Amino acid sequence: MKLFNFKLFSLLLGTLFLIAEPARHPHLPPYLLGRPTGSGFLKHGDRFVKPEFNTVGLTLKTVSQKVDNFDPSNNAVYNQRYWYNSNYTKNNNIVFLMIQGESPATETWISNPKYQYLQWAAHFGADVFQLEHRCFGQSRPFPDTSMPGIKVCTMSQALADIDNFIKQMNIDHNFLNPKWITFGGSYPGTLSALFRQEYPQATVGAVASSAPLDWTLDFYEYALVVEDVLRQTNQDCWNNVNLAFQNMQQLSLDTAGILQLNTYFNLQPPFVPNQYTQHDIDNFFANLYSFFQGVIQYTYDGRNAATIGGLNAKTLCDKMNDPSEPDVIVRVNNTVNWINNMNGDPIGFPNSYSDMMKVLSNATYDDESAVPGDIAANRGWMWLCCNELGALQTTDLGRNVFQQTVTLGYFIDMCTEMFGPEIGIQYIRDNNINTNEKYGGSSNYKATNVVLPNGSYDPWHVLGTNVSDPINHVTPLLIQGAAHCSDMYPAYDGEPADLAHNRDRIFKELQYFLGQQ
Ligand SMILES: *[C@@H]1O[C@H](CO)[C@@H](O)[C@H](O)[C@H]1NC(C)=O
Ligand SMILES: *[C@@H]1O[C@H](CO)[C@@H](O)[C@H](O)[C@H]1NC(C)=O
Ligand SMILES: *[C@@H]1O[C@H](CO)[C@@H](O)[C@H](O)[C@H]1NC(C)=O
Ligand SMILES: *[C@@H]1O[C@H](CO)[C@@H](O)[C@H](O)[C@H]1NC(C)=O
Ligand SMILES: CC(=O)N[C@H]1CO[C@H](CO)[C@@H](O)[C@@H]1O
Repeated sequence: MKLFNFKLFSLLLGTLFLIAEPARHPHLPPYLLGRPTGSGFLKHGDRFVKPEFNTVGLTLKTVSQKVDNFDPSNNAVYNQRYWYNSNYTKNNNIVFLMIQGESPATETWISNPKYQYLQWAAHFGADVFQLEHRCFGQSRPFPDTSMPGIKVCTMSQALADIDNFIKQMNIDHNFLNPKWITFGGSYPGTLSALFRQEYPQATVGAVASSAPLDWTLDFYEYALVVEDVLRQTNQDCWNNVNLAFQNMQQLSLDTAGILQLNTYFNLQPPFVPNQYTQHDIDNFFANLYSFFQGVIQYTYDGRNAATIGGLNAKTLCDKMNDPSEPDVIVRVNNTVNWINNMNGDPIGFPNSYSDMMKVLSNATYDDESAVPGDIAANRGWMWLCCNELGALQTTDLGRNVFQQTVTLGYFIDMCTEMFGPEIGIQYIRDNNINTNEKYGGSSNYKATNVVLPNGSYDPWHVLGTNVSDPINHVTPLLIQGAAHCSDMYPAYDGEPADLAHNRDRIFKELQYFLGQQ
């Protein structure tokens, strides 16, 4: 297969699309709990692949699903959206399913032939489906995401939806002894892995990319990986980030310092003396941390024009080590500007906790935005985290490069403010424990025929499993120097060297799952 020349393509189109499509809401940080606020973990890529779309062979339909899969007395149903791509089929009953997660589904992942799993679909002659996750995009069990309706937006319900979906497609498409394989990355990677564990009869195998299985409540380990990557990139870089955060934390302690922060950054809005709250200060640091998180989470991925064009740990470190700028805090401001620019985001630094909470507390699905449900997806993701996943990305790890700036209490307060007094620390903690007990976490993961690729630079990898079970073909792969879901994107010149051979291992497992080896 001819390799797509991404360098050239991004040169030609990258800048154009970066400018044309602002990604984040002006009141939201670039990332919320690791999720890009403008697009989710996986949707990124739209911006530069759109001109390539070919919708021949593509259909968008809905399937009827129970609003509550576990309440036999409740017969309410909703329409769940799915896409079908018949482009590659050889009518051999091999069926691939891309599981979508915490974002509206779009044509991107079902029709960009450069994505790995679609290249494999072409190889195996598979029928391909993509299923939108309940409570995201236009798959809506209730007309909005208010309480208590949002309580049906859970992982268990989503897994049951997938099972029903597969049964329904087997009937609609007359598949005979079908060989389904599920794919998913990040949270949908978790779904792909758990679906193999909970519903083994429905599929013959799964690929679960960067799939967290230990859904930790206080996910401070994320920061550990980020600081390791900074250190490995360049020790000076670690020193400079450390110094900048130390200085900024110091400034945040009194009004004079806060006024100085106003002069360093293009804060929107600036802090107002005697009016800013502790939440505003926490929010400032959480947002700042999220700028760094986002770069490391996708560093060196072939995800989009920005990551291929240099939005990575190395350039970040060049900014933080800039010898022409003596003040490390100004370097942070320059880093923020560079990230906004690379992402095509609005310039400046969102700095109002209450503005952000207004967006996140709004339970109305946004139908007017370019991708309906895109803004609401931020609330949906926060619900998944507040309700059962946790993954609250604090800097509660003692001495660390980001200092003691992002606390668990900040996120817990957000959860309570968004979803009501019931959703407090005890509820969140207990539900999180129940989730891990229910599904076993990473050490008790029990399934057959699953590949679990995971990148050593991906802060999420620490929640993945390393339990390999060769007899049952449970195969964790740790890809050196790669980040989040890097195995799913198209290969590009200069990508981390360990990727190619790991993609090959995934391919060999697929052959095995399909009885072709
Ligand atoms: C169908 O396959 C062709 C050839 O690989 C590709 O160019 C096209 O984009 C594909 N379309 C869809 C909808 O997958
Ligand atoms: C910080 O960045 C903004 C652009 O967002 C710029 O206007 C401002 O001058 C910068 N501040 C400093 C101190 O360099
Ligand atoms: C809530 O979101 C909807 C859909 O985006 C919007 O029309 C409405 O104005 C928002 N409400 C408030 C109070 O911001
Ligand atoms: C898996 O991870 C655990 C905890 O980090 C470690 O103790 C164990 O040695 C690892 N096992 C393998 C096979 O790498
Ligand atoms: C599935 C997988 O490859 N897991 C790896 C993710 O990261 C952990 C921690 O570094 C490794 O031990 C696993 O092997």
